Amino acid sequence: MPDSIDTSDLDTKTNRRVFLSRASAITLAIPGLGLVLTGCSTESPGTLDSTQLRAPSSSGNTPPPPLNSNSKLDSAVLKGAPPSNLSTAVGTVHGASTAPFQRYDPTLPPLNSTGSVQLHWHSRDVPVRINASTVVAAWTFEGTLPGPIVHCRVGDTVEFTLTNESVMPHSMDFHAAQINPKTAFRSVAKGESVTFTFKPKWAGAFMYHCGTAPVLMHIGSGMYGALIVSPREPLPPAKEFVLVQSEFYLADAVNGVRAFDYAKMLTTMPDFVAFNGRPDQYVTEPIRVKVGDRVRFWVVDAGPTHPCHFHVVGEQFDTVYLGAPPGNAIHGVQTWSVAAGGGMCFELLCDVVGDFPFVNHGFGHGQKGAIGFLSVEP
Ligand SMILES: [Cu+2]
Repeated sequence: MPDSIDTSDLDTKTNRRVFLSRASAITLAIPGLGLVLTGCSTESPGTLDSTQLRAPSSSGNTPPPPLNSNSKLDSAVLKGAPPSNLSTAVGTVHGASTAPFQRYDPTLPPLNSTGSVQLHWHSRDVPVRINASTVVAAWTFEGTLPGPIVHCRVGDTVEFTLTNESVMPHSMDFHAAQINPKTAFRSVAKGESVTFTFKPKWAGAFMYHCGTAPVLMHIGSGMYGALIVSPREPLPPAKEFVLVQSEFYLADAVNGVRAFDYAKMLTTMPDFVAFNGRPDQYVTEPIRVKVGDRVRFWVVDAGPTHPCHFHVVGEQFDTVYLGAPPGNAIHGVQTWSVAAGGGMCFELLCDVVGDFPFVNHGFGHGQKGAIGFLSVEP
């Protein structure tokens, strides 16, 4: 375990990473750069593609559609039943098993200055490679897992439209919104859209997710992400990163692709736990900053079930915000738990050069992939 060992004999970052990699019973070696596409294309996860930002199409005088009986609140999770144990009929996506690995860029996207964010997203079923040997049959927002990172400020207007391109009904639940969920978060069938608008009242790291019943299955199959709401008064300058922890409950591969397994989700014993959808991805390719940088981690725990006990080995958080930043700051924190469905903001000053593992200190889950390196370079 990364912080239970004496690292004094591990002189190089390579050795530490090798040790951590070997220490993980299920960590799978990710061969080199050939598979690592460090996300500069317009399809890069974690960045908003401007071609995908369009004005909502049905926010005018169109009467609201009738309530959909498939639309359930989170509390309806026990009522719903999936059509089968597996989330997707695997093997139906041609060429799915050859999906390339793409590192999820954890960088917080910049704010725009317009005071509004227009998002026209699509729910899509796509194969996603989460490591060298695992392709999952994901349900997604915008084809990425997690969905795109959204960044706005308190009081900005978020205009959102979801168009469903999947066979299953889907919906969108923004935790940053105060809105009637029965209408805004309703499910839509294939080819249909839902549009709503909201203004976040509080700063923080907020989860979004599909809320269609059973919610466990829709979150567990990839339909989640982070909306980061910055306060109106800027926080201290920092290198800002977003980490979304989630769990993977997978069936055996069929034609090289693993479906998400609903029965396994109910056991709450995940195969993998990951930051930003790929186990150990930031061990292979760390998050890099310079000595003297302040680092701000916006951590969202998408679950669907387990918390994230966030900790940085060899560092301390000088500030953790218990409420909306900049209020309710506490100082000198070693570990703080982010609840499933929650999000928090962690800050540290990187005044020591080195490679610092950031982990879920619930090590049964850190060991399953919720780990990475923050490399502080001279
Ligand atoms: Cu869904």
